[in-house]
Amino acid sequence: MKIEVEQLGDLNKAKEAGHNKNFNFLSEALTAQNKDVTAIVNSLAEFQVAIPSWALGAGGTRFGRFGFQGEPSNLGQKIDDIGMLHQLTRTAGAVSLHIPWDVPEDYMAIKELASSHNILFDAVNSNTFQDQANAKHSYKFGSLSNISKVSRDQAIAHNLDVVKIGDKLGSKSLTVWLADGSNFPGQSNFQDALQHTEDSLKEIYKGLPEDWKLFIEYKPYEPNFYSTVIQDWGTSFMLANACGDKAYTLVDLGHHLPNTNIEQIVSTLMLKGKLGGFHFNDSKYGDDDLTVGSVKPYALFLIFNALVYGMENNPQNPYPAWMIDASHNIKDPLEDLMQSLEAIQEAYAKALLVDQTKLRDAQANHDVVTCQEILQNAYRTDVRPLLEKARLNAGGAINPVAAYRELEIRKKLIQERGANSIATGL
Ligand code: PSV
Ligand code: MN
Ligand code: MN
Repeated sequence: MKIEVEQLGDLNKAKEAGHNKNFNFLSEALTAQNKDVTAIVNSLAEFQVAIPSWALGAGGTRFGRFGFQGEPSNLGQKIDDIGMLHQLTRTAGAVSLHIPWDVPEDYMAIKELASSHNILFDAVNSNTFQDQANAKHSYKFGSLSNISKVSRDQAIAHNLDVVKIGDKLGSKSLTVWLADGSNFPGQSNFQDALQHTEDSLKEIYKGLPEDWKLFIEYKPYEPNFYSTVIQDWGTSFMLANACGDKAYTLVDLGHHLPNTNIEQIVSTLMLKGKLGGFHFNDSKYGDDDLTVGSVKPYALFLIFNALVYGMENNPQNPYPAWMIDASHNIKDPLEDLMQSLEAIQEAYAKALLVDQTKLRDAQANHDVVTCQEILQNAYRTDVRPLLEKARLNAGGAINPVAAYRELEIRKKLIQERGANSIATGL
């Protein structure tokens, strides 16, 4: 499924007058506030978010899965879908693979396909939360933390295999998310589990190529409901420090207990130079994996405010790896991803509008009211014309969801792939 440049051009033409009117109005208002509109638009164009290879089909819950027709049934088709997303949004310039769900059969062909869509290979993700076919040892009672050395060794070897696969594709980082933990009090010795995890991660770290990074993801609960070995940012941070300079904490928005101050976590990690990666989603209760910005857009803005501050003031922190980690249970996954990308860009644009100097001054004067005014003035600005401009400049769609619908892309995917085509993954 390929969108012709002319088709997109025609769709944009119909929306261009409205876009220009809104953009000029906003641009004038922002310029009057001494904002550099061109610089903001350029920053938005540069901001690229990886799409996980497991997010292109309909997800599900333990109660059922309602498939979405025309899903990609192999890695090539998944990359085609991301290419289409990128063509419309110009924000999805990378893919993050989950191994062994998406091991390429022909590396050269997959690399060529990705580069034909201008898609890079971002972090690779290992999977030690499921027993693979023909696996000798089980992860039922943990992987890197398992009391049994053979299971730990198998999990270490798998992670090193994933690094090899990623290396062949040009990835530069490995993300480790562990399901390890316990379901009942007394089931596991906390200290042993943590020590084993640290030792196993150090083994993986030793096998990383020189220019690679290790991202350690945390999550408070699920699938284990009594304890999780890497339960919070502090545990991840401690493990990253134990591994070395190339190991970092990865923040997934849904992996916090309700009302956790995530922006403060972000600030702390960036101050210490240890925020490596970021998974975007939204939630009401836990790891709900909902569309980014659909429930708590103001919290997302505050998090972006901390990220922008860190990117400007913390040279000790590398540029973070961005990824969407959401699940699409009832919406068309491609439309859902476009909505997520839009929400991310919106929060980023609003954070770029925050006058950091004035905020500093207001903080120094203990002028709490002005501090809030500065943040909320930025948040209340309708920045969507800036996003449209960034997309338009880069050859994308003024309105990606509308373009997707007007071009009847899902209908065409169903015609190409069939109604029963099912994507693999979470
Ligand atoms: C499970 O919670 C999870 O959603 C983690 O966020 C990982 O990043 C992802 O699965 C892929 O392993
Ligand atoms: Mn995640
Ligand atoms: Mn998750």
